[in-house]
Amino acid sequence: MKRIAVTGAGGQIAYSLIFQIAAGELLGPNQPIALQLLDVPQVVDSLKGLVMELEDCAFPLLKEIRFGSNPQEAFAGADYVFLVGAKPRGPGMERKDLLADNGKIFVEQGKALNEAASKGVQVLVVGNPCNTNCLIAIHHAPNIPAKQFHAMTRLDQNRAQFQLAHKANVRVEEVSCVTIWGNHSSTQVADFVHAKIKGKPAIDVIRDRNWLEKEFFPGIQKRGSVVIAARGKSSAASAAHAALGAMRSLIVPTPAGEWFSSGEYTQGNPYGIASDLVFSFPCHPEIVSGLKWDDFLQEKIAITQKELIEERDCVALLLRG
Ligand code: NAX
Repeated sequence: MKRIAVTGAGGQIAYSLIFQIAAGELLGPNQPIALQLLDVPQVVDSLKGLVMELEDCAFPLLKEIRFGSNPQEAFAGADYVFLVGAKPRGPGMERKDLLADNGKIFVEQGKALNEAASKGVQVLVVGNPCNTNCLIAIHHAPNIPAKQFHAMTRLDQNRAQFQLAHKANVRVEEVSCVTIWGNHSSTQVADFVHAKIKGKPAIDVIRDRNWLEKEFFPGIQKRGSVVIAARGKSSAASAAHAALGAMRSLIVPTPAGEWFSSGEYTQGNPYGIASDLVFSFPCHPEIVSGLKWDDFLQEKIAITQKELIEERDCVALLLRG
């Protein structure tokens, strides 16, 4: 049996994610699973309703469901952990406003993971600001290798993949090697230089550098805010779908020559990014080396790196053990 923990279980992303996991979409149709759900005490009662709905689905693979507000119990023996729980960004709110509020959660949860999770646990941080929250959790889980922690930039990757496919008038699956560099924030770098369309460089297929730099690039940076403005809430189903895909990429091999984007701990990274950050790279699932940045990418990557260093400075107190 594999144990899968989800925090923020009473929230909108979890409401989509948990049912996909229970249906076997993470670990396949032959793997029995236990779900271990965590939320804050005020929300735990409402999880009873969620559990009833899970029961009412009669999922054949779902053998056990636990829920509560104790992180150590939620992470006990967990093989896969989705750290979704955090306060979402509302209209007009910048990510940095969230740092102080949400960072503390990841101190407590990093410690609980360290004590209770399976040693081979894979942890995906979704709750924002996810890169820096992930960094905080890494600092408080010294017994779990940092390479088992990941921050989610898969939704940004999926958004970029769709927009490139749409512009080139090809199927989404014909777009590959889409990299998001840096922070999951409005400084993120959606790399159209190394993206491929039908195996060819996207820049040779979409011969419109102006559109790539002036519309596509900022459009991906701002997409989260545009979705909030349109629906009054942050992305939910698309985020759940991305979380599932991000974790699956750690389990199911990615085809040779392709890669996915994920926020990874920067110690020893092959791109000279400052150490002790969580920065999104091309991954397979180890960081893919050797991509050369042109002047445009170089400039934008410097900006997102600077933002991550500033975020780390803001939470310096929370990083201490
Ligand atoms: P909701 O507000 O619907 O749900 C969040 C849930 O987390 C609530 O039930 C809340 O009680 C719970 N929670 C708060 N503190 C907790 C704690 N200490 N332990 C356990 N649970 C706790 O938010 P939702 O829309 O589900 O979004 C969750 C997080 O994902 C937010 O931080 C949001 O900003 C982030 N997102 C990250 C994305 C990414 O690409 N990395 C994209 C989507 C989303 O914006």
